[in-house]
Amino acid sequence: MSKTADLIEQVDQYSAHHYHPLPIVIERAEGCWVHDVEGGKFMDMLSAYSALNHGHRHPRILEAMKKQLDKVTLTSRAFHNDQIGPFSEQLAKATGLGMSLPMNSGAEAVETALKLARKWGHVVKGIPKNTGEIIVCDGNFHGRTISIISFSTEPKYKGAFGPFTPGFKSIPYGDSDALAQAITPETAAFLVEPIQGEGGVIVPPEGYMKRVRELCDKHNVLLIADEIQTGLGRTGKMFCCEYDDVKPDILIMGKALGGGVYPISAISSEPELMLLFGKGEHGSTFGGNPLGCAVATEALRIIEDEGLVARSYETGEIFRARLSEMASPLIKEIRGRGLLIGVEIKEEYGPARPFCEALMSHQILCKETHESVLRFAPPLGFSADELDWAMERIEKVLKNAP
Ligand code: IF1
Repeated sequence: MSKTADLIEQVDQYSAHHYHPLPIVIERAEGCWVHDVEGGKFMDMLSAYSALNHGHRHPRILEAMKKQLDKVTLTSRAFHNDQIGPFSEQLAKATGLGMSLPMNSGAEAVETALKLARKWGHVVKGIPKNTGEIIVCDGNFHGRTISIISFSTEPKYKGAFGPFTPGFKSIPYGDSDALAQAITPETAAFLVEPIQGEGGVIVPPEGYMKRVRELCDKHNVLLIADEIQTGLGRTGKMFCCEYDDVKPDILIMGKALGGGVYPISAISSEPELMLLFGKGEHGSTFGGNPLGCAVATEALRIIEDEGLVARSYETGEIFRARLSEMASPLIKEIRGRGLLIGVEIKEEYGPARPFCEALMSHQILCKETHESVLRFAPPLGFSADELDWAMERIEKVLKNAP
């Protein structure tokens, strides 16, 4: 058997079957390129679902990590370490929000935001204890914990994992009137993705986030923006909320914050809100560890130094234009902002998965989402030559009906 088959057989035998990966086994990567165990070279157009905004193994990220590895990696928060201060200040500057709380996975950061919003609802807004409600959107994806899937509208994420956490209400995404109608005196917060990634790269109507901000201000409801996937330059702004000039009360980040080498997430807010977390009320073994903070500090600096936000915007505009110019009979819609791009395949041509497999045979790696949408999300430093290389192969698969 091939090395690929052997390794897939091994993982199938000893590891859970909770994914349906493409039949490729990657052993090496740099920039937007990955190499499989058969010596094949492929372009990574998924970026680990936007965790690789800096590309694979960015030299400065590796350097920062190696330097910290030679010093200290983990102290717990029982003691201070010398990396969390610089990281926290760097994040305050990047977000325009005065304080942050570092965690590890995106879902942990989402849970942290939910806890903070619920406490604010009771202690500040005066909602009776254990009655606060948080409004979310149909088609949301915020992680895989029991509380988070409790408010998912996707049956496969809820499955047989009940009973579910109460205190959530779901409304149609992109519909600010639905939010206006759903808010009650018990509403503590509204949790929303400025673009729904897993939902199929759904871009809301123009001005949606601005209207949502106004409604939250009017009704004294916290606005929580989940920018775990859309943040850190992915959509052509540092944060996607900037398209509507909106600052959320709580901003959630993850994925690319770790520079593609280390899991670190965080929530940011103004101090008045963040300081509602009293000593010992929240935490995590690895949250705020010096290795993650050192990496994340460098990851934030690189986004600025390499102009990755502008590059994402400009390359994304060109990429979407060239996809449109194909005028493919297969394509129903091309959506997205910056380098978060969704290509919806017309129903009559079936699900997107076979197109992912065909693209892989042309050395392009991407992933379907919501059955019919191909997601293209290369690293933000994606060059014009790399785009040409990609388009030459994408056209072979998507330009004409099979
Ligand atoms: C998987 C997609 C799925 C996220 C947003 C929170 C989280 C995510 C907006 C949780 C994570 C990842 C999870 C990964 C595949 C990918 C994903 F949306 F990106 F496509 F699943 F839907 N908020 N998204 O996108 O962050 O705990 O994973 O660090 O679970 O298969 P996490």
